[in-house]
Amino acid sequence: MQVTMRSENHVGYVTLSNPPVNAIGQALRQGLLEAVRWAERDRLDRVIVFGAGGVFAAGADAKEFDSPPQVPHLPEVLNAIDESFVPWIAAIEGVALGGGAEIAMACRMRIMAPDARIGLPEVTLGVIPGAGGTARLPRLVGLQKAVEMITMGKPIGAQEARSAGLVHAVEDDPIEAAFMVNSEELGCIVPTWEFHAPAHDPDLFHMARENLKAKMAGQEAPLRALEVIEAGLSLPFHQALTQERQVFLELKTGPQAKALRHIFFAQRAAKAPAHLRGVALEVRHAVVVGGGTMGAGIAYALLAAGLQVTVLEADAAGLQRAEDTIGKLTEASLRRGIIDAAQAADQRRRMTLSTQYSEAASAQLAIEAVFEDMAVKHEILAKLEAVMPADAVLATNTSYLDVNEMAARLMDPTRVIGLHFFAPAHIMKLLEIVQGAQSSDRAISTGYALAKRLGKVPVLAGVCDGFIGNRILARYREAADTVFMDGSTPWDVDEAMVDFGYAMGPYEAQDLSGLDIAHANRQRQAPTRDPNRRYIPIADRMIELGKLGRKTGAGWYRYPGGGGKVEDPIVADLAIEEAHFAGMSRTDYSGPEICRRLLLAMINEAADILDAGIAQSASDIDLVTVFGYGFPRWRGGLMDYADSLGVKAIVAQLEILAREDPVAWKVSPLLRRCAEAGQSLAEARPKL
Ligand code: T1G
Repeated sequence: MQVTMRSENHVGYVTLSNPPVNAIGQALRQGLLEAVRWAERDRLDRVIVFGAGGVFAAGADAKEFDSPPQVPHLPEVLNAIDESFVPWIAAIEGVALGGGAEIAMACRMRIMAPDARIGLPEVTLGVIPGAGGTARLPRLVGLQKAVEMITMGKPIGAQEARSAGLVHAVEDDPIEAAFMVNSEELGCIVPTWEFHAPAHDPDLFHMARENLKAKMAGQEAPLRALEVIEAGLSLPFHQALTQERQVFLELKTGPQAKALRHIFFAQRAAKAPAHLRGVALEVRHAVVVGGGTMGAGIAYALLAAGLQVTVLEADAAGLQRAEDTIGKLTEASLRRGIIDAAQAADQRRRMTLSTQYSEAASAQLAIEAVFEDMAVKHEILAKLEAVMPADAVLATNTSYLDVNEMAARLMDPTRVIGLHFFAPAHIMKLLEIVQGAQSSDRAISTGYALAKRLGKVPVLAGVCDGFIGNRILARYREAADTVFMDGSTPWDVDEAMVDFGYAMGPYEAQDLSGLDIAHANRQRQAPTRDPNRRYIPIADRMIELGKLGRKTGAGWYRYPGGGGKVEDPIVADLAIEEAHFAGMSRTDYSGPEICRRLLLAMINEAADILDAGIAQSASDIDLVTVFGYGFPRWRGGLMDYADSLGVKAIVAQLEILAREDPVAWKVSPLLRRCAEAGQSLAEARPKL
């Protein structure tokens, strides 16, 4: 039974129970409708509805979205609650999200626990509230707050909900408080649907529309939600619900909702494989070697997750730099209200800074985060192995270097893994867990457990140059430089990718991280570079010109100060010069053509990565591209997007490009196999 009912002294208690988050599926909707009839039949004084397991309800069961809706539909169920002559009170603990919040808003009264959260995050799944949220919320909290909550999809806390008028009270024990509510008081509250809709405000909607076009460019649901809210204001309540439902059903089966659901479930499926569960080492004390930007960010992420952390540096200056950087991250979290003063003090207490490796003797995990020099990493890992417990895990944060080579030099290579964080390490959710040839199950499992503790999205990667994400990035940049050289500019390339949905293009992104990083990798790879593969020298010219990016005031763009960026004709001329030296004529690529080429280059490389078993699945690659490299989430990730184009079409396009350059555009065998078998990339598995 997903809805249980019991009454005591004419008070009804209705429990929502569909673990783990009381997702609202057909059975729960059916149970709720029966509860309305039960309460009226027994002429109860009130019904108190609450969720089992400390959660009210996480919303409609998104797993049902790919099937035809089944009766009873949630709007009808909620109208029955709203219109019932027995008043319902929602006692909210944990979360009341989406349909959960809509159940609560159909109740006469809402009482929240202090740490509970309530909201309508439907747009994050590419849909809009589909059970009255766009009509009830404006009636309860006014237009401004309703538009903000629905179009941004961000839940709010109990006090904010109380201040906004969404809930009547914040109580430690909402069920008890609901029982104590005075019957007369309760009887005076009219059903939500009888509340007057707020007056239309054209300026508010205009500003909201412009804001959404800027902040959520390309995403359909937020703008449609705004339209539905606006149209609903001039419709009778039940007609507003009908209009809302039509738009919800239309979006639910659309490409963006499917893509966002794909990422939602892929992210939750990103867990340690079954055979690795339960073998992880419990990490209470972690050591980070290297207190630079990455090391300090990793150390801060570990501190924020409650671990004891030792930062090892080579000298006092290094320790001071680490302490200053971590201090700044703490200050920023305090300013944003992410932590309070007591938590900041607790984090500081759990941190030690030292130049002595002996401090690592009691740690269960060490992460080296020094600069990308194999000899230095060998030295550090050897010193750690000498002092740390025999079962401690040794991890490297290297972005590119060979984890197997690092492990091979140690007495016990099975304890070595890669833990590839992404800058800023305390914010970016992706964590590539790099499995060395000899990495033990316990080391890998410890990596997964750490990812869960840090709230990261773990993706298992095999050992190769760049693992999953940076290997795809290298192809993305190579394709961009080729397009630039042959017939474009950095700013046109960036614009093409922003139009696709990236927050920024590859050139602006590289100016942020610094052109010297890619340059160092090109130099490292030079001895093994394929002589038949076309090499674009423009980026090397940039280094020669001292244009390293933001940090030197100029890279692909100029940064004259004040935060803006300026296109630099000198940079555009480099392509013209190099084309002249190469004796080639240039073309003029359109935005869509630029985007097509860069995406195909990434898809082709990702297919090779999957084929080689460096990635375990296409959805893992989707997680890497979305959570580590800014691929637009509402496109579902690189491989899900490729599947939306169709593998056969991709192979056909690559074959045409291969006539231009058979080396750069060599079609991945996995793509050919999938095309021939009529298989999607989501179904593809590594060729064992
Ligand atoms: N549908 C189906 N399964 C869900 C689910 C949902 N809405 N929410 C969570 N799960 C599963 C999840 O896949 C995982 O499964 C388990 O629950 C624990 O989730 C009509 C149309 C509630 C804050 O967008 O934000 O209502 O991996 O790992 O970190 O207008 O889940 O264990 O098999 O995330 O504690 C709107 C989505 C739906 C909220 C809990 N609601 N969920 O976080 O656990 S649309 C949402 C969340 C809607 C109405 C519209 C989070 C959480 P498994 P978890 P968590």
